[in-house]
Amino acid sequence: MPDDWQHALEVAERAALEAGALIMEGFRLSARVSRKGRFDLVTEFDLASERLIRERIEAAFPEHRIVGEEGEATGEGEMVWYIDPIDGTVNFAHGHPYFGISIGLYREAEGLVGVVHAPALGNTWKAAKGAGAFRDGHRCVVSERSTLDEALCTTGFPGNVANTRDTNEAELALFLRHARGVRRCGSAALDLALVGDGTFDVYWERALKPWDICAGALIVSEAGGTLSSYDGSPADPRSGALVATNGVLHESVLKLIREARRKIPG
Ligand code: 2AM
Ligand code: CA
Repeated sequence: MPDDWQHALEVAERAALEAGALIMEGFRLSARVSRKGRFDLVTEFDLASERLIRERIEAAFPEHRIVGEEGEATGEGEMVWYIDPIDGTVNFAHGHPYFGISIGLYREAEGLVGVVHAPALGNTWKAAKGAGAFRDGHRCVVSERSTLDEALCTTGFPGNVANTRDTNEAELALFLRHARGVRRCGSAALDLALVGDGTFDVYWERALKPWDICAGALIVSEAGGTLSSYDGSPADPRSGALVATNGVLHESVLKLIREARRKIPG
């Protein structure tokens, strides 16, 4: 691995751990919540976490671009950091421990570094291109489960679910029927990290933002998993749509998604 990526990984991990300690000061206490919409919350801790992570990255890599959920994008150039200061803000605001900090470094569609830190769970996943994926310092790999009826799947629903026909309900109905279980836990970044360590076997979701999935996507691919878009073409996590599996299940998953999407009302 080039030294740059090792250094970038260290900076990202340190920033994620620091931000994790910061947001835990507000977990299950009365964090002030502003509402952007029904599901779109932002707390003072989202803002403080993003400020801290931006400062750490800017200090180490002033020449890189930074795109975060809560602030204006800064910087120019082909190296882009995607930051989600709290992925799973609804969970955080309700005292549910399934939320994390997600930090990814990309060059165009190529993932270079990814860190997902879940402070309330006490887990940190990380990956750098060509260097494998790790959970809490130990190498992790995707699962070997080879049939859908033994697969634990995870997904999420679009933020504008009341105003779109493409709600993910058709996909959910089919996976509920064919898989061992389907979960909807509320953080895309954690969902992907948990595909990377073999907990989940399958993930699909669309209508996300790059900061939700860029870090997790690299963790899945470095853990030996397969990523694609919904139609099977090469994944570009910056598009906000992703199918991620342990690889063995990928074709069956794409087939089920195709079948489900034929039922979406036009
Ligand atoms: P967030 O908590 O950072 O907002 C849950 O399925 C996933 O959807 C989470 O990763 C959540 O990220 C994301 N999410 C929630 N509302 C969203 C919106 N309006 N647009 C895009 N992603 C959203
Ligand atoms: Ca967020």
